[in-house]
Amino acid sequence: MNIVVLTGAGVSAESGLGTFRDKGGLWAKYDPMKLATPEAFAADPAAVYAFYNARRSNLLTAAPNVAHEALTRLQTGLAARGGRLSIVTQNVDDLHERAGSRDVLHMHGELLKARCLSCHAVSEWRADLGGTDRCPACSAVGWLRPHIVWFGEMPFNLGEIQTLLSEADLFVAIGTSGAVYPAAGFVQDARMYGVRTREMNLEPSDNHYRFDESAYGSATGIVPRWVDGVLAAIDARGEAA
Ligand code: BV8
Repeated sequence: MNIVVLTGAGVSAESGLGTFRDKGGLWAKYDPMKLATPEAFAADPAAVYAFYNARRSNLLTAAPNVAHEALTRLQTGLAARGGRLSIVTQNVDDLHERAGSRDVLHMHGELLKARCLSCHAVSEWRADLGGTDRCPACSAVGWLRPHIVWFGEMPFNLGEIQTLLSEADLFVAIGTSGAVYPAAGFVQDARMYGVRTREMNLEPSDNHYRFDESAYGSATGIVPRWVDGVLAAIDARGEAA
């Protein structure tokens, strides 16, 4: 059985990382158009560096939660049964990886990486990032930006994601408001490929009506239960995943 999971900020919410569009979320406090666009970075790099530095230091004190761990269990469980779980995430944190998940596709980039605008190298970056930092690859000073996909920029791995969707038996969106494209359009792509779709979220998302099935509640409450059910159903059928 091949499953593609798309995660959003809701899967990391119970790890203490802010979501974007919930009450009190990041975009309630900050204007995304003033912080998460290339124009914003060009106009006021210090403000954009500070925004991501605050989130990076918050991430370094956070830990994966049982929803991240359940998805790792599903990934290893499906592989052991001849199936596959592909994790595509809109999140820029590394909590899926720290929970043990592999080959995670970060379509909106990664908070713990910096990209050089001079040599284009992407480097691990866990400290504060600013306009006087030196690129570890080419030593250029002042050319590093957060390795984040901002509004108006092309997300990463879109071709690979479409291939994974076309090969899936099930597409599951977890902890996302369905507000940002092209990620929010993946459910329509999956349906076009004839793939069953499921939404799991705290509340119905903007595109909840496009899903075949849904479950609502906190990610730490509903994801582990769902994973146990998927693996048990495969074993009950007694067939390879
Ligand atoms: C692009 C930066 C060209 C990183 C982000 C149509 C087609 C294509 C593009 C567009 C289009 N229409 C409009 C656009 C432009 C734009 C867009 O979508 N705008 C929106 C606002 C209308 N898209 C873009 O600019 C994208 N690039 O289009 O390039 C192109 C065109 C065609 C095809 C390809 C390319 C770039 C988008 C990426 C922008 N970068 N962030 C950062 O700062 O982190 S977006 C930002 O929103 C985050 O990355 C985040 O991941 C993303 C999505 O948010 P969610 O993860 O869903 O988080 P949110 O808070 O919204 O929701 C959380 C959910 O969790 C809620 O529903 C809540 O109920 C739930 N929840 C809360 N707690 C829990 C929970 N669930 C379970 N348990 C809990 N405990």
